[in-house]
Amino acid sequence: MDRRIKKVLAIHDLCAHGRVSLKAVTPILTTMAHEVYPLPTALLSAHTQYPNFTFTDLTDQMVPILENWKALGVQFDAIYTGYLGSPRQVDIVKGAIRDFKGENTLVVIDPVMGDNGKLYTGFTEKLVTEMRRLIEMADVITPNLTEVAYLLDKPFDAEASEESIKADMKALATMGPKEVVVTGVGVEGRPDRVAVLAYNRLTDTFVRTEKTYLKAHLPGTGDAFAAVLTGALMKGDSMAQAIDRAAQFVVDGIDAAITAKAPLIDGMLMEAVLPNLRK
Ligand code: PXL
Repeated sequence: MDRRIKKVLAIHDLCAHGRVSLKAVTPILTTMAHEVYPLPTALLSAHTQYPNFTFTDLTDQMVPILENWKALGVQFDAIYTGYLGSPRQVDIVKGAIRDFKGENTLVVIDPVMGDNGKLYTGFTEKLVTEMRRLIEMADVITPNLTEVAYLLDKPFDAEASEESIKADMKALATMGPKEVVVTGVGVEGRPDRVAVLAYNRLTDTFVRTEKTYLKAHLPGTGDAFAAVLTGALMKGDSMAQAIDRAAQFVVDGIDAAITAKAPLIDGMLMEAVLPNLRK
């Protein structure tokens, strides 16, 4: 068995207030015993769902940072991308994947664009068209239902059936990714349940997991899900195991925030549930 500590390039913004992006994914991947190389796409005082925040675009820093790592001979076992600071960053991220993807490097692209049928504050259609080009290079993509709709240029349907979501996942797989993972899928006749589906284009098969649906909106849960999924796949988990682990972590983190009566806009109660990842 390969007991080497694996390296993961994590491309995401860094937000101080609110448990999203690098603030969330770095401790998750570190707790899972992977070494994280954070490449911040933007620096924010707070995530964009708070009424106000500062935003510094770091596009111009990204190429010199990547060039430095190349000169130092750094190699990655996985490349995981999330929230981008500008549409221009898609070409930089594509270049990073070209430069750093080895034969066994896993590429996970979370096409972070929006939620509840809307793009996040500051994002435009330009990012959507660029994101369609980025997912071509993915082994795995992890859109939520809003991002599925934007990527396929179709109206958002919060009540979409599992069958229609499966058809959308197959359509997304024709755009390049080998595996498509969709979170937040409603379960017919069970308002208390939520499913995660994964489609593999090479085997033309689906796997799924189901968890308790906690009716609450917490920013950053998609980031946490994608980070645990990436960490689990790096450990050699099957896709079925990885989606189950990631979904359970998110459910536990939301539950911990609700139980502690913590402000939900600050995100899941990461600090309370991180030790679960050591199990
Ligand atoms: O993926 C969630 C996220 C990440 N980064 C920033 C955000 C959000 C969600 O609102 O605002 C800056």
